[in-house]
Amino acid sequence: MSPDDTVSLSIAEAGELARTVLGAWGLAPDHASAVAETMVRGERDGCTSHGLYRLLVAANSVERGVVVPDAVPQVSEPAPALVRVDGQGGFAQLPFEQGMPLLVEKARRYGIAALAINNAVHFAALWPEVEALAEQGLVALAFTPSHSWVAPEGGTKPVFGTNPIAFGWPRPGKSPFVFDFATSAVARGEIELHRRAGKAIPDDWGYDAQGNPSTDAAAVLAGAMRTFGAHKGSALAAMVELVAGPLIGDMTSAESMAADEGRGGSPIGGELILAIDPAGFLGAGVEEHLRRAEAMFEAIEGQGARLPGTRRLIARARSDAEGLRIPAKLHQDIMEVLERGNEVRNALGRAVLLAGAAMVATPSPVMAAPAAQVAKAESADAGFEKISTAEFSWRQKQTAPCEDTPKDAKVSLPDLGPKAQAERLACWESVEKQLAAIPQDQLSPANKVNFAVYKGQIDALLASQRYRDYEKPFNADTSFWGDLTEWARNPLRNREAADDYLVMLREIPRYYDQQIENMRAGLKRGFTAPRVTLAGRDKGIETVALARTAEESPFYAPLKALPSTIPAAEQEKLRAEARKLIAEGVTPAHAKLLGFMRGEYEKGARTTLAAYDLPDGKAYYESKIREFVTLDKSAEDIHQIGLSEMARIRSQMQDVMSEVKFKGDLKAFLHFLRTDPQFYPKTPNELLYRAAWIAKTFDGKADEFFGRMPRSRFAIKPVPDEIAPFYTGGRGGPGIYLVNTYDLPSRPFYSQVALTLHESAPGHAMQMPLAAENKDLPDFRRETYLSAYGEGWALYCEALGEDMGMYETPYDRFGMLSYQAWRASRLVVDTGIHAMGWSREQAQAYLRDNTALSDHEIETEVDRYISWPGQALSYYMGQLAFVNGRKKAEAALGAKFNIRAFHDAVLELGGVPLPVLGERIDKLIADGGKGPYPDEE
Ligand code: NDP
Ligand code: PYC
Repeated sequence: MSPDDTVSLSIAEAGELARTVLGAWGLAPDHASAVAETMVRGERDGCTSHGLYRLLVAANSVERGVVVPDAVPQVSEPAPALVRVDGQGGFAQLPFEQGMPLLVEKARRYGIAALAINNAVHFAALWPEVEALAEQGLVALAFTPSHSWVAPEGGTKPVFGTNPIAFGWPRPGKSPFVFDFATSAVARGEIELHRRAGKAIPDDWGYDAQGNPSTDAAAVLAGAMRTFGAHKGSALAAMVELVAGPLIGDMTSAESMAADEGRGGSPIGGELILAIDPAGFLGAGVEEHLRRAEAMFEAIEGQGARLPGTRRLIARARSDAEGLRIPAKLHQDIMEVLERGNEVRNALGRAVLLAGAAMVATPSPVMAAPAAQVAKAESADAGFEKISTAEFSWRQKQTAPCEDTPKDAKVSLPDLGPKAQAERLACWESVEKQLAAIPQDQLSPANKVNFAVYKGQIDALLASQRYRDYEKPFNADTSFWGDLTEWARNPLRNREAADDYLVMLREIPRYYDQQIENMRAGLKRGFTAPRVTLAGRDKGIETVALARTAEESPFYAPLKALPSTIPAAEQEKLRAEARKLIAEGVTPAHAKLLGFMRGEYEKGARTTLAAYDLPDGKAYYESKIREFVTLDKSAEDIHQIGLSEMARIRSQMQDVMSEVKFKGDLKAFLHFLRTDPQFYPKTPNELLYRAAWIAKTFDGKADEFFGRMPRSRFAIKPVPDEIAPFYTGGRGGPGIYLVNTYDLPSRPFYSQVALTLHESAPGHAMQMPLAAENKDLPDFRRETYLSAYGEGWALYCEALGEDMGMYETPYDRFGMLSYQAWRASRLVVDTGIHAMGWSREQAQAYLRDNTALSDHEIETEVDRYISWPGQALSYYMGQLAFVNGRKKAEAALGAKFNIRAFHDAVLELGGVPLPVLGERIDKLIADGGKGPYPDEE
């Protein structure tokens, strides 16, 4: 205890104390954690009337049987834009936590939505709720009645509750504008605190029981409080009674008081929360109008007045820096309440309480996995593994098949509706919180790395879910319909796979309808692919929609060659079923999607290019940089790196031009490369066979550079016709290297060595299987793909071709340099388009002047960057991490540097954020250059 009779607590200690007290009083863990969080937030922000003092109030409500400590809230949707959470008699915090994601989702979908919390016990400040909503970009209002303690203006007998009103307004780049006050002269809690401190209150706060104004806190508590602002507060108090009482089918303050039956517990009843998405009215103009609002805030502050909420934020900053101080007397009372809670619990018997807790711990299937609590006694490793394993196995059911899905995976088409989206958000938010509670310093070395990788994944998932990327479910390169037609190319290996495939076909109409609804929501708020990138992108949909018979549909292809392990009669049944599903469901679903794309989407898609022009665009682009680069770098920094790398590569290009004795400038050399027939194949096979030759040449050199190789082999095939026109030059992954043979005059030989090293081995078709085959890694590292690492590695492999002697002619080497320039120029172009106002033509011109890419490639590339913000940054930024890491290891290890050990060490990781890669290289240096598989070096 300090001399000024206060007790110091860190914020974490206060949380722990609050959870312990609430747990001692039998609150189920999820309730205890939600309630504790609200109280600690109150204390931290200097709202002492609704801070830790409320532990005494909460314990009192439990003791008096007013609250159900292990209630299981029930979430329902009475109408499209309405959410109701029946608190089942428990505290209101958990119902809010469970209703909020759906509220947010609906507000974004419909522009406005409301959440009614019914049948719950209310003891808290409302600002944490509106603040949380405003932090998600929504305007929020909250109201709740309480117990009838307050007299209407002109009377002295209680009718109203203290009935608070809270309001939150999002401010880009700043804390939201938030106010929250009782419509009574002051919160009742404040009078309670005066009573506890033996202090007088102002005489306009209330009347004694005889109706006389009083400065005696106890007398006013026993009499009637007054509304603030005379008749105005009185009218607002009445409004709160109505909108958070009868309107939502719940109690008025007088009814709540009657229901209390003199027990003296906290108010029971309802709360109404409204959430409005500014984009509902404003579409893409949100930022402009939010900026206008800032002028008003400036006018307030400009004259020395303060905004509501400022005091709170100052208190918050102080608490974060210095921790909390609570009156020693309050601390003592809390400890006594804790002790009494333990006594009561022991008297009741553990079994009763645990039975209650077990009920609460049976949440919806989606939440069941991630909501697993980290038990106190559990080690940090066990806690982390439990969270990540449960979430990852759940996560795998949340995505449809895509190009990275292992070909033998069991897949399904996820629910994309608002409730499922809200559940995803809630799940990842819950995981984020649980991860924050893991003491990272207690993790094993392996789990420290796993934690960093996993946390990066959750951060990216959460950001993407918060920005509702699912409302823009395709880009110029990849689409949900393309992923499915691609999946339909896989052979069906057995009966189970065939059955699963038919289930997928059956689900396509529902899945496409949900995609269309989500895209409509995106259209409404200006969150679409840029219109200029859409032309011709619906070709893949058309191919399926216009199939004249089911047999002609690409979705029938795998049925044509079923494995002989399925008896012939069964095969026929499967085919008949598939034909029916395709004719009645799959083809019409594609026709509907095509109609939507051509009739609605293309017309309504935005005409701007930049990510900055999307809602909350600057922050959105920053989140994409974080996702794809895994570093906290600004668009400006990346742009500059791009420019300086381009200058370096350009001088190497100049060297090659001198070597081949070219007379002319770079532009002329590029023209020569683009137009001279000697550099171009005449038939698809010429290109395919050359790719095979290059891949085999690498095989002959591989063991000089790599210790461990994957078991998996890969095939070389042409890119399928219907996607080839918009596809990149090639693409590789586990088991496959696709070579684009469309438009042969745009597929120069001089690019082929670099392309093959990148897409096949040692690039994607080697790195990804190595990760998948590494049984020491948790599934979430073996079965996911991280662009900065994966693309960085593949690009590093192109440059590694120099060391391996893969570039036989100066033109091949120039092709490699051009590929390097192409990826370095992405740093310039992607940031140029999305953050610096570059036009499509400007971006195309930059690529034309600085790389040897053909005109066709330049067009598809630029459209890809425009429609997929940030993704193109991952390649070169990733490569830099490998190149710089290798330079560092070579310099530190000198003669001990072993390239095989270096490659084994970085490939052993299997896809990690770039800072983790750097740490692995540091460890290699610390280990004297010894890699993970010394026997294979
Ligand atoms: P206050 O009168 O202390 O203040 C409320 C609001 O006014 C805050 O947003 C505050 O900002 C702002 N404010 C105060 N002074 C100024 C100023 N000079 N200039 C600008 N803004 C100012 O609140 P109450 O006593 O009425 O309520 C306290 C809490 O009690 C609220 O959080 C409320 O939700 C809670 N409550 C809960 C009830 C329930 O049933 N759940 C019932 C009644 C109250 P700042 O915080 O920055 O000072
Ligand atoms: O302080 O008036 C108040 C109050 C009532 C319910 C919760 N807080």
